[in-house]
Amino acid sequence: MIDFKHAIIYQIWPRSFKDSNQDGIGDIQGIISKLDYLQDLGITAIWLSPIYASPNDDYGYDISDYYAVQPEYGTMQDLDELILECKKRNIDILMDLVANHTSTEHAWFKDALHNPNSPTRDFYFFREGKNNKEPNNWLSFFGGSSWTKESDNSYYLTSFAPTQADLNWDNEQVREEIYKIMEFYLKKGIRGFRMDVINCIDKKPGLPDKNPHKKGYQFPDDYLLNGPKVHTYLKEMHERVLSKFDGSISLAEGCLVTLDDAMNYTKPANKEIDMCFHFDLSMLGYGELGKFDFRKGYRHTASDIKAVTRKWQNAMIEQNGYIANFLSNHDNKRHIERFGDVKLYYLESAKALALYNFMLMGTPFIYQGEEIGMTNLKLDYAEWKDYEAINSVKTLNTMLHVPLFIAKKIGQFVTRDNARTPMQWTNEQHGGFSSTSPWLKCNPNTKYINVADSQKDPQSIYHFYKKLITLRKENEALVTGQFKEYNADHKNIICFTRTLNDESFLVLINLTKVAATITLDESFIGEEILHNGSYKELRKVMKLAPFEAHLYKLTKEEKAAEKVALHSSPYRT
Ligand code: TEU
Ligand code: CA
Repeated sequence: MIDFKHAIIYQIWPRSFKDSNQDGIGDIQGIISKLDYLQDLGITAIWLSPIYASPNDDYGYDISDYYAVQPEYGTMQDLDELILECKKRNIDILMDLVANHTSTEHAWFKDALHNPNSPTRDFYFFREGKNNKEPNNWLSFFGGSSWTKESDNSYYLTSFAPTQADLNWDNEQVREEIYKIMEFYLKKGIRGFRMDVINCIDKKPGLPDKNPHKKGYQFPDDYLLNGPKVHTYLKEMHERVLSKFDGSISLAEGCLVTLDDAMNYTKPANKEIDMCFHFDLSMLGYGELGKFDFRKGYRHTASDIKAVTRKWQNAMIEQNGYIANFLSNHDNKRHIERFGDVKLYYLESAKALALYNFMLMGTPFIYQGEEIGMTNLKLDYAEWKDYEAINSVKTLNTMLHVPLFIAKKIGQFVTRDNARTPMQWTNEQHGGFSSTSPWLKCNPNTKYINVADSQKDPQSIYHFYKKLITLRKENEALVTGQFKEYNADHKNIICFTRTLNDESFLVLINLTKVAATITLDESFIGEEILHNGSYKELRKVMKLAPFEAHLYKLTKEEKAAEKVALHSSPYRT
């Protein structure tokens, strides 16, 4: 059984991965049909985004029945078959546990609505309004108030979409129900869970206004995020469920998680969670209110990336916590355009960023399609599917008085739909995803960006990912070796080593679209293991082209001395 540190995890967003019954919607049988592809890629686990029954207001993150599979995706038998077929290929499954909220279509919520005395009424946050307004001034993640009206003066808390009602984790029965759901799937043989916004489950008691002196809705950040009882509940969850399943893996999606909280969630002594996503990299260029806050112009620098890297890598060393690293996911536009350059340095930057992500301390994640360099797709407003984008554009316009055509441009630029276009398997019209027009348009560039063509091209992004996966599997130093940064203040190039005992690798990447020269802090000697362009001998002064990236295996000092002697020896062969 591969532990969470040695895992290489592939995120599948099922609606867009592979359609097996030609209804234009991805499904579980489609995933099963691609397991040989995933096994050949070399990944060791799948993070399966939600496949539970859902009205699809948030495409599965609004669950109406935790014990049923979304009919569009298949049946519980299909899920059992997926688990079995994954086991045959030594691929683990992490399912998505969405426990901060349920859909308002869930039976618990419907009972609570129809019967104010129902025991499930306290599963949620029903509160009276205040002065003919919502119970407090909290801004929801998806724009607008965090409250949805039940009747004339009664509201319920909905921190995301109005049909995603927050669960009251202070209610022990809620926790019992969540633990039952977890056990149900763990007993089926899944390995564990990615836990959706799990750091939001402890709301500030009394649900007070945030910054009441300020006008308009206010994002509740520390009133909603990383409350002290998150640790209490995670410890209880670990003790009651996860500890009972040998080798279970738990991953917290800590949206806007702080460094200390992430470290405290994941340090082994705390017996809470194995690993945690942070969002400092994925939020670069976004304003403080998230991806629709355009005030930073969606710009960042290589120094910003280096600062985020330094912060989290050093924290893992100092605090013994553990993070998972990703470049793309289903919640953000695809990363080559954001952190690389799709126009001038598409191949180089895709590979450079992949090398960066795979060489960090922490478990690397691959989001479906990133391994073949899939890119973003400009969609017309009428084609948009993502509630977050549709509602945030309205909020920008109505609340912040941003002209609608500008708000729509921002939405088009950042919408999560960018990352949700169908997986591109072949150069056919719908990318081999389906034989019928899919639920969301397939990127026309599937003509030349697709799995089939990538597999045939030894220089493709796909084969570069396969090399990275193999390197991590074959070199313990790349998994548990210590991170050490050099030339921290260089504006373009990131330089760090990964060292375990006497094995050491040096990573050298130009994170910018301009050529740069670096005089390395140390005189390293080593052999090139991997590059994204052409071989370059490791020297004290290195001149790197835009997005040029190299990985070297360093030679031990005494061997280096020998080598230098040999080089200068007249007997050199
Ligand atoms: O995302 C919550 C979250 O962290 C994102 O909304 C993120 O803050 C934002 O996109 C900025 O990057 C999780 C799921 O991943 C997302 O798909 C759901 O919509 C959301 O929770 C509600 O369940
Ligand atoms: Ca289908």
